[in-house]
Amino acid sequence: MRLVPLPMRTLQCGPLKLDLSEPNIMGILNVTPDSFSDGGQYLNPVHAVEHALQMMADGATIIDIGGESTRPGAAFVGVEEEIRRVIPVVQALSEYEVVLSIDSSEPQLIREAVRAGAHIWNDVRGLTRPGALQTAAELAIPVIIMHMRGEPATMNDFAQYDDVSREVMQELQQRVDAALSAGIHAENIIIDPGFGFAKNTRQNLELLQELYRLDAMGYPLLSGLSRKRFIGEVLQGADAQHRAVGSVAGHLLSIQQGASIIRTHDVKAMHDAISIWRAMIQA
Ligand code: 9MG
Repeated sequence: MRLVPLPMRTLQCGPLKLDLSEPNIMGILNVTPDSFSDGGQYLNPVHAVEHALQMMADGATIIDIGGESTRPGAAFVGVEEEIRRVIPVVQALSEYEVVLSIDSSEPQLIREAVRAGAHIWNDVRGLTRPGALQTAAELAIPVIIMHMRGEPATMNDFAQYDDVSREVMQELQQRVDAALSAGIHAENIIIDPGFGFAKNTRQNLELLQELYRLDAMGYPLLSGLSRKRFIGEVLQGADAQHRAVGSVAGHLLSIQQGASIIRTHDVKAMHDAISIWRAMIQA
């Protein structure tokens, strides 16, 4: 494993700027009935906004709002329903000075969300849906391009790799090349290995250990392993509510290898961990 300092980099998010030379915490806000860890808790927009404000107070600089669960076996949600869940929350949070990212693969939702005040497109499908690349290029917003194979319902069938880091890098590079060819600016691209998406426990751990190889691709790197199943498997079957410490450990290992955005449910714990880790390495 290699330790890398974060390069001096900023990400322009509409009128807001993110300093990526420091780790940024992206707080997860699922406005869904069926997400694996917090499904149903924030379907009511009032509760969703309260939770977002708490995450901001705890140290989140980005709030990632999603209206469709991407866990295997989750119910299909049409774009109209995604819009109905997500847009009121974006409108309410756009009053605050916080970067808003939208977890969706639907270009129509992203256009409406950007009109309502959202800044970043977080796409677990890596801009593969029809019209996605063109929409991202036209909107000229930052995009998170995540690695996955297949769809959430089928992805586990594709968890076969000879060298997981190399193959994830190659497949991410193909999506990055498609994005650049479509006119998306390099400074708007963030890459993400997609922990838990088409990877088994051993492959997730290998990928985590070799995240520095992805960092060498030259784009800001997001790590999202919050409360995922492989953390529970390492912890002898711990359920989602008992995976926070394991997730923080993995996220610190990610930061040490170059990740500048950490996507997490446990903002306060992550923020404390970064503070103590920073004090320790600077002592
Ligand atoms: C929506 N979502 C769930 N897991 C994720 C991950 O690891 N990365 C990103 N970008 N989004 C995710």
